[in-house]
Amino acid sequence: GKRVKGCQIFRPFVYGTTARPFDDKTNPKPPGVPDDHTHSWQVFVKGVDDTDITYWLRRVQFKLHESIPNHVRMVESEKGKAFSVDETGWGEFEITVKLYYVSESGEKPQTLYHHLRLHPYGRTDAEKEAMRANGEVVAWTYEEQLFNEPYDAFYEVLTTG
Ligand code: SLL
Repeated sequence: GKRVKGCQIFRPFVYGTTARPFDDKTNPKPPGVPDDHTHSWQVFVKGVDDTDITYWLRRVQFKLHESIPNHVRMVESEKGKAFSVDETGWGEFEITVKLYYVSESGEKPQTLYHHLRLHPYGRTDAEKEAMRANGEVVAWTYEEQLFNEPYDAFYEVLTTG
């Protein structure tokens, strides 16, 4: 196929983690979760406002800390659904997020890095307090995926999908 010269297409997406401390009332620890685990958390890649991104993103590999059983997780696309992994644990670490694009794109996979946050963080006490009040620690990054001079078949997918 040919590339569409001079054409740049941007698609917004969000990736990151949401964590919650275990707590008998609002987030009880499920049976079988080890005693030393203090939080449940999710790592994800999704469209902004949950818009579908599976027409350009085919699968996502999440590489978690080696202390976690089966720490390399490949998540295939399901139309309209986020790419995500739910886990429990006690510590923060860096997650490697590898994006695999749909085959029409001809694009090589791209790697992102995300630091899992379990504890409230921020520049000010007010920022930390707001996270504590909400009961969730949200660490999300808004990104734009750039497709530079896409192949014409992929251009079709991007603009009609
Ligand atoms: C730390 N550098 O020392 C980090 C490592 C590892 C976190 C954190 C284990 C989960 C499981 C878990 O939470 N590991 O056993 O499934 O803080």
